[in-house]
Amino acid sequence: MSDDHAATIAAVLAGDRRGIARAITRVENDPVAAAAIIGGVHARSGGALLVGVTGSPGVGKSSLVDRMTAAWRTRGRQVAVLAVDPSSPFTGGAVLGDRVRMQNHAGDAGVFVRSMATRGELGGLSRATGDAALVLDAAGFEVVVIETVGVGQAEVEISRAADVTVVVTMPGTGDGVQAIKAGVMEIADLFVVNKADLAGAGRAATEIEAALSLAELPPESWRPPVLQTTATRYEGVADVLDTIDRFRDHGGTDAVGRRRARIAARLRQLVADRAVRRVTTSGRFAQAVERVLDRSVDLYTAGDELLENGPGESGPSVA
Ligand SMILES: Nc1nc2c(ncn2[C@@H]2O[C@H](COP(=O)(O)OP(=O)(O)O)[C@@H](O)[C@H]2O)c(=O)[nH]1
Ligand SMILES: [Mg+2]
Repeated sequence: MSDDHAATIAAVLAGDRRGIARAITRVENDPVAAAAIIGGVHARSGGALLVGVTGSPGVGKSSLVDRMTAAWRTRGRQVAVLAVDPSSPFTGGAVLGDRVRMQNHAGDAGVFVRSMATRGELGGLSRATGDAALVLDAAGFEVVVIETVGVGQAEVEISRAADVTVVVTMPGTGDGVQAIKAGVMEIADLFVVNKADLAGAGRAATEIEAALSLAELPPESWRPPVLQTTATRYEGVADVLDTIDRFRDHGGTDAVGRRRARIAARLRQLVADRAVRRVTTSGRFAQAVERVLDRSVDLYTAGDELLENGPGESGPSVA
């Protein structure tokens, strides 16, 4: 490992803000650097509670996260926030707005805020988000919030990185339930109807509750509560934090199961990516293509041969 990565790792573990920022930039930009940095900090991670916050643009996620952060601070918790926007490039106004909204915490060493935006495909963004969350966890933040815009598969994938997922909606967007896209409904551990100062908040909450009551759950299992907040007035925020704590305490083996599933999903992806890269970049791959083309072997046999006798085992390939 380069001395530079070693210094960055040491800085992360010491909780040094610039080191943390540098580590996140590297894991974002470069999977090779990510492997080195994650390898160096991983053993110190696992203590943070990862909180996913998702919902449609404009429902007040960033405002709510800002108030939740303030409330956690008064409870003595150190909080990191990753604001992830899968739909906009770095220069996007949403991210800029988030920065402005989170400026309340500027100068507080117990708060770290970082925006992440699209770079290439979604898989890359969820990898980078998971790695960045792990860096913040290892750096000693007790709560790591991952805020994502609810625009489809993206937030579902990214919310899989969380221990608890909060789905935020607001009244007046038509039907409270339809405003929450399918898929997002299923990942929620807790619903928040924000902008409860606007008309229709109670009705939106009732509609979500009605939809939830249709789900058949075992008696002991967690039923996602539906809370109301007015982020702009700090109302209902303590209740959100208490409910998150309650969820965590309820979690038990389920929480471990979630983490296990998260690790399995990422490991599967990582192995698949690497296996494909390794096999397809070897000269044996090009040879196999030619052999299928000239009918000396069939596709299935060629595939088996490539996997059973990977380039690592066969020595240097002859192109
Ligand atoms: N009336 C009202 N407006 C709110 C509330 N929370 C946020 N907003 C406003 O809604 C707009 C979008 O908020 P933002 O936090 O950026 O939403 P996000 O896109 O989900 O992150 C901003 O103008 C906020 O000031 C609230 O509780 N009540
Ligand atoms: Mg936002």
